[in-house]
Amino acid sequence: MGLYRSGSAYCTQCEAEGFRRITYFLDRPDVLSIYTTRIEADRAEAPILLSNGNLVERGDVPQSNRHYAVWHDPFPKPCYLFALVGGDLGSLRDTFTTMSGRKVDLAIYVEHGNERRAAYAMDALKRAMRWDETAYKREYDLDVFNIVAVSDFNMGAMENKGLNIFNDRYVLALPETATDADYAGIERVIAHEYLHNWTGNRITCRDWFQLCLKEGLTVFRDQEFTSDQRSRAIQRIADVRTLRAQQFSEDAGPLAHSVRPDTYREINNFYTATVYEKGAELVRMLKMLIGDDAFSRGIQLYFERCDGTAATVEDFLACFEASSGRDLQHFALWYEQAGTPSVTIAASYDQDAKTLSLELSQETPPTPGQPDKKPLVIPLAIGLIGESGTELPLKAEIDAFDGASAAELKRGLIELTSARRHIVFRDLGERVVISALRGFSAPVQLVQSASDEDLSLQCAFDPDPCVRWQAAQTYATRLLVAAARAPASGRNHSGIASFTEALRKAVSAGGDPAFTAQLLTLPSETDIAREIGDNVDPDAIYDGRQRLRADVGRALSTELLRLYRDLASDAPYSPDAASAGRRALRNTALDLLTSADEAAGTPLARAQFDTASNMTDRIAALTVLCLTESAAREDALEEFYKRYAGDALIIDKWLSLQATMPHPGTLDRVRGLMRTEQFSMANPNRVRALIGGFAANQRQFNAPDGSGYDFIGECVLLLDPKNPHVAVRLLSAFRTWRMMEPRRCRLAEAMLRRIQGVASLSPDVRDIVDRSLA
Ligand code: B3K
Ligand code: ZN
Repeated sequence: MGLYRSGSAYCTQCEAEGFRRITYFLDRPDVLSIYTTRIEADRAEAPILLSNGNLVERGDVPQSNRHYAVWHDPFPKPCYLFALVGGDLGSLRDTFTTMSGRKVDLAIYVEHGNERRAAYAMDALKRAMRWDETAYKREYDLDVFNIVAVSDFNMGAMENKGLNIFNDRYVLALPETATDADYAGIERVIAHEYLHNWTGNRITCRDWFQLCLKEGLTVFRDQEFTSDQRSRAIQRIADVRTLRAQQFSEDAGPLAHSVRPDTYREINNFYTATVYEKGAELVRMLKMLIGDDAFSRGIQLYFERCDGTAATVEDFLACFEASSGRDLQHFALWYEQAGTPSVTIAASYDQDAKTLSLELSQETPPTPGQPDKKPLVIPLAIGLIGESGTELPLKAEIDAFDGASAAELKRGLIELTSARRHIVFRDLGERVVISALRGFSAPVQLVQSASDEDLSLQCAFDPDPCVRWQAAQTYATRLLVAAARAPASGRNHSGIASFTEALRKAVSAGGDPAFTAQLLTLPSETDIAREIGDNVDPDAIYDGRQRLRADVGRALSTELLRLYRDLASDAPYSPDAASAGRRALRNTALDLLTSADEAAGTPLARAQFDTASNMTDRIAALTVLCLTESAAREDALEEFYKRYAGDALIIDKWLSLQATMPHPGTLDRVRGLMRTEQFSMANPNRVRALIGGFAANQRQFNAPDGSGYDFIGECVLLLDPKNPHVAVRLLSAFRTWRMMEPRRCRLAEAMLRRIQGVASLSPDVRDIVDRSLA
């Protein structure tokens, strides 16, 4: 935090409270000032001198080997957006002409020799600038926009006014060094930071309690940008996966907090999935509830009314009340109340009356400090599917008390505003399947007693891609939870057969390869653990999941082998979504084939590893080999290392792959890797790759002898004095400790207590460890 050195450059990180480490200041986001920054340095050591705003003067300091630059930022800003860079860096330059015809000079600064690797980031930046003009009428406001990539950075990037500073992993990419996921990450983070220029910088936060005002809204905007640039359906599924994995897990444990917390001990601990991802979901729900038109008018009003101010969530919502004429007081409860609501749909069909009656109910479990929850406003996008797979018109008993309104039926959007609601749909001559929570219309856990048969039907036919994908996930989750809960009670062979059959049909039907890849990816071990909720045994979860993966691979082997052959391509690599989707499906096929038949899959993976023309395919093959305990695995790891040693971002992939290997022996391997010259405890990317990779390894972190807990706990204590932010990130792996079976639970608690007992803890680690144990 503050001014620091990364490699050969000086740089800054001031959000949230770093500026006070540079100079005395009223370091609060509501203190807006105009900055003029004069930087002076040795000319040879730091030929590049950058700060916020426009360059107004530069020159040599007489009778010395020093030079200076003066930057002026005409926009009032809080000090957390201040930035300064000085160093010897190369750059990639371009220009952008704004919608009103102003020319903006763009530059991305990188270490000398890396200029070529910044081309995709530059392309993403120009697309984000254009998109904000067309989608939100927002124009860039300075003469220059600079990005600096540094290799020591705690987070992804930082939106300092006119001078974004980035972790180099979100800037540098070439086909032979970066995967499709890396390209997508660069596009997303570049857009996110750029989009902050209006949501965060021009309009900032009155205090840190309002963090979601800029972060939730900007995540929503970057999700929409990606949806427009790539595939909306795939983006939504990816966002839902992240929300569930990160935010639902946070909500289910001791660190649960509301989107706008009302208390904090250390603000840096609140840059969380709840503030970011759930914060984005609230904006999405708001848009759904008031409709697209009122949302556009509301956001334009927000830009006009609040420009140049430090605003609150209330200021934001007031704009949408004005544009829609709707009272949003009840909706605002979403910002205050923590926890993931569950929504239950109980349905009964009356053949004689031709009616379907739905009993909808909601409940939010208690979270720390909030024992009693109130009902929320929940938008439930819904449709009815007939037996032949066709969408049926929604007709309901509109006059009945609490029935659905004509407007709700027309939009297919039911609003659940109280604890229960009863709706009767009429004129249904056939049994129907309920397609609920379309587009994942609210951040809730849906509880629905659909039969396996209904799920198969939905998986094949539902017009809503989110529901189709969810049907496959729900079906798989049922089998996986049962397998993990009672591993000894034998396998549900008929259930497995009908599940794999449903997948086989979906795969045979063709369609978007990216979607099919999502359909074939089983819920993660963390998802399954959360579903089980208590007395969790990660080994049983892992075994059950491996066996189901093998079942899918076996049942679909013909189709998967065909896909693997058909999707091979000689075309030069392109990071676009369609090509990435084909690679994703092909690599998913390879993975499933190998889990079904290691002897047949290993040579395929080995051949792909040898001949791959891009990093996506090479690392996918290596990942598959890493799941086998074969000599081929060790050979490939060794060759990969020899080929890329010295390229830190690529070596991070190698470190993290080894840290996530599920087999016993992984911890020793990780300890060994920590002693090699590739690793440094002082670099956040290396720590995240190796130690963070291990902390995410559900099986080995949760090893029954407590060795994983001890290792991560020791790393937390080692890192804390130098870098509490990274220490906290590792510590958060313990957030699920209470769900574990009693033995693991005791071991995790013992480690947490040991950490708690250390007197010199940073406020950051102290806050998390206290809350984890409360
Ligand atoms: N605003 C920064 C995050 C700052 C984190 C401070 N501990 C990046 C972003 O969300 O765009
Ligand atoms: Zn942000």
